[in-house]
Amino acid sequence: MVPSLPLPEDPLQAVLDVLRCGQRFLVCSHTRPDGDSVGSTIALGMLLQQMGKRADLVSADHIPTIYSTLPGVESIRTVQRADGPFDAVILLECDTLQRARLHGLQSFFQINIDHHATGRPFAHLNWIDREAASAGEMVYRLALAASAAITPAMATCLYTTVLTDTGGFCYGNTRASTFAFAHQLVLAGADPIRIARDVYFSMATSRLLLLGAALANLKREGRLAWLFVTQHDMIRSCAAEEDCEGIVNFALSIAGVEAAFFLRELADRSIRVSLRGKGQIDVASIASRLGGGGHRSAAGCTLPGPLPRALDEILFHLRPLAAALVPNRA
Ligand SMILES: [Mn+2]
Repeated sequence: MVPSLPLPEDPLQAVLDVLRCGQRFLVCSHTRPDGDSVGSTIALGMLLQQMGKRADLVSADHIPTIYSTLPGVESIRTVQRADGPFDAVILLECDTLQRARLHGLQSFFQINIDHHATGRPFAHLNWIDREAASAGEMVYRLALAASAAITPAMATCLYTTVLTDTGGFCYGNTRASTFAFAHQLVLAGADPIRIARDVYFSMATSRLLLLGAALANLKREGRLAWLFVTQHDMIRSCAAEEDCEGIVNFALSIAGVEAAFFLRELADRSIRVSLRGKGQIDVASIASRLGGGGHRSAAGCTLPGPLPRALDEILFHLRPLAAALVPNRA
């Protein structure tokens, strides 16, 4: 790993300086892209274009269908390698270089823009703001600092980042400043109704079939709840990976439950874990102990199978945290 520079006093300005000096940039985010990674990638690409730069937008994984209506989404190419004479590569909300799963990134100057609690200064230039509701909010501040115009297309992408990363303005990262940000985006041309329809009311049938399978496996234990799907459930529902997005929230939505998790058996039999909390339990602390990461109330990790073993491991870490909570007043 290349030693990183000391954290600059004004990282936003430091990032802007690099963008101003260079000509061609690679912009990428993490694998299994979500609304924030897709929206912030496109918006940053548009900002660079306004600055007269060339931006190559790439992703190691395909863009989930619910984000296929975002303006400019066709400019993201699915590739496995960073290829080109880039002046810098910009990684959005990655906690390591590996999170982007692109070969060849290490040979470029790297800029890390992240808002996760588990964000780490792995790059040459690191701008980590744990107060930002989404990586898109950081791109927005970069655009303002660059005196760029926030076009309706940019506003649409940025609104999607904040809508999805706050779970529709419900999660713990929702602040007064989040609504101020959303307000600015609506003024700049984002249509909140159309975006909500595209994100929340455009589900594939396979997703609901998979949800049914997951709900059939729902378990509740005091302040904890969990559900899971096997490879068999995935195949029977004709489900894609993106159909698993958000299923964990159904377990979290139970009254009195403080933390929930969703286990998904992958094709190689390892287990993908999504953890969610309502604020009292720091699920990121568990995820990072198990090799993953995320936010206090939304985190994830991957464990070796089989499924019952992974379930035991998560419960081993979660049960003491649930037991330490003050008893339910209900
Ligand atoms: Mn994010």
